[in-house]
Amino acid sequence: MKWSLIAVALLILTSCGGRKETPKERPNILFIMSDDHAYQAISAYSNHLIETPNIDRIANEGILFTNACVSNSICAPSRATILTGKHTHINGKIDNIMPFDTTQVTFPQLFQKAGYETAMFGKLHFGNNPKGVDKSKIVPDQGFYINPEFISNTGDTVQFTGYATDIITDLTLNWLKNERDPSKPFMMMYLHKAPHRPWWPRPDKFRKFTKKHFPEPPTLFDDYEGRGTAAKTAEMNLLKHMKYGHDMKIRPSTIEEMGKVEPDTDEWKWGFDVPYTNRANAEQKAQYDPIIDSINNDFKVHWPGMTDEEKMHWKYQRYMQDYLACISSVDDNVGRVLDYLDESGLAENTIVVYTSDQGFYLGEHGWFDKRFIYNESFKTPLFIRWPHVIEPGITNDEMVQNLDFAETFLEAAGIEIPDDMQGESFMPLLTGDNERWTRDAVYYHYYEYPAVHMVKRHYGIVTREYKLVHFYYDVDEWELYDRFNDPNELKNVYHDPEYADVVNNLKKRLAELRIKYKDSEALDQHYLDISDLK
Ligand code: SGN
Ligand code: CA
Repeated sequence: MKWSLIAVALLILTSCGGRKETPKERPNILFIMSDDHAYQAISAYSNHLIETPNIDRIANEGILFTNACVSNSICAPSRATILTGKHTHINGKIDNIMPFDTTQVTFPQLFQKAGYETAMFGKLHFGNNPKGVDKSKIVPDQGFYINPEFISNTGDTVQFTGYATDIITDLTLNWLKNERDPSKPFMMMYLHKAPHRPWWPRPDKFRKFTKKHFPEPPTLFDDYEGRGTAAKTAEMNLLKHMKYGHDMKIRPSTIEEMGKVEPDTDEWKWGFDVPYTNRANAEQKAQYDPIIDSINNDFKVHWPGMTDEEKMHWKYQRYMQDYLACISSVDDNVGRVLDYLDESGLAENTIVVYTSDQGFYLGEHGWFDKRFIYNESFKTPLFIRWPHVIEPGITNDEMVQNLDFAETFLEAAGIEIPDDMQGESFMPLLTGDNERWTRDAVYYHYYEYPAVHMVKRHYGIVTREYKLVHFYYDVDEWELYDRFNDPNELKNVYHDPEYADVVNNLKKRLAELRIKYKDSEALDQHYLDISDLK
């Protein structure tokens, strides 16, 4: 049992006086998670792309983590890790395809048992009736931005008219205001679909953001020299792998008119219709169409004469316009919820968490998507606000992981932590008792290959200073990055004699972590054997 940790934390909370007194009642937890929200697109980290004043409030009134990260940078595995507090090789949800074993203990079940009321609205990505959740409305699979369907815990499917980010927030607010039992503390998961591909913004944001121009990352034209095969063979390059219809809002009729512009799969035929033409109603189309017309006219006129370099610039702008417009809606809606917490007085005793299921590439290394252990996808945004416990405006550089959420929340609520959870409660970092935090390295393992985006299987160890990675399956390659001296991760120094000692030391520590977390070559092979991806 990890009761001792809880006891120590409560003791510290009570003994410190001042701000850090024990909360009178058990705290509510509002866990806000968006899907694929890059930390580069939150102004609390940097405002070079967008201002996110509402999300920033959580950081300004709480703690901001600079090295928060995931243990497997892809959607469903990250969510399974958050719910179970276990690495994906233990909870079994190693990729988006493998089924989730619903007999497992998840942290909402423990909250429910402990007398909390629990709810979940938005995107989960596996199963539509999560255990331990009193009330849920979840989009099937990825869900849609426009007029999305939701499956509720009673099994019925309802389609709402409107924009997903607004609707998920309406459901959340309605539950907070009208549906929950005010005599119980709550644990609520408010899970945005946005800003996941295919980046359909709400019409007003779409109009506003298509007029904007965004600065490019210095590595947009990365040629992947100095790294191994995996970076070179991944299929997530803006120029080569973004789709006309699906990603850039080019109508099939435009492509037909122009003649099939260049080798592309047949995706241009459906990529536009599925999320938009077949979903939006006439009134919505009247708002979207003039904006889409203007994008298509620009494409028709300029695209055929463009060099590859110009196409890359054009695609980057289109990508950022839509992606950031989706985030702007998330930020507005987070503001609505924070305002309600303030107005209702709930803010006082509610832990508010903002994070994403993983990070995302916004043109760094020429990429979109995630999956890699490299920074933009490995790291994820994380802010936590907890009045009277967390000192407002603090920053923390420790390597906390999505693996740690379950234990942290359980400890915060004074609920017993199961022995077999593999994370570590980072309560000490929230209460300013940083010496109690001793973990200085995290373990990472990505599996979904061969599959969409073709990011090779790999595992590794990451400390604040270094990252050692082993790519396997159809290659056997190692990479080492010096995180302080090479923050953009452009130079694999694994073979550099100057780093020989670092390599030896980290290889030993990686082997120890594999043992500690019960991962092994035999398990790698097992997952290959049972995988549909071979
Ligand atoms: C879809 C996307 C991919 C994305 C995966 C996984 N393609 O397949 O770009 O990597 O989801 O995303 S799309 O054409 O359907 O948009 S995840 O967040 O669910 O893991
Ligand atoms: Ca995701």
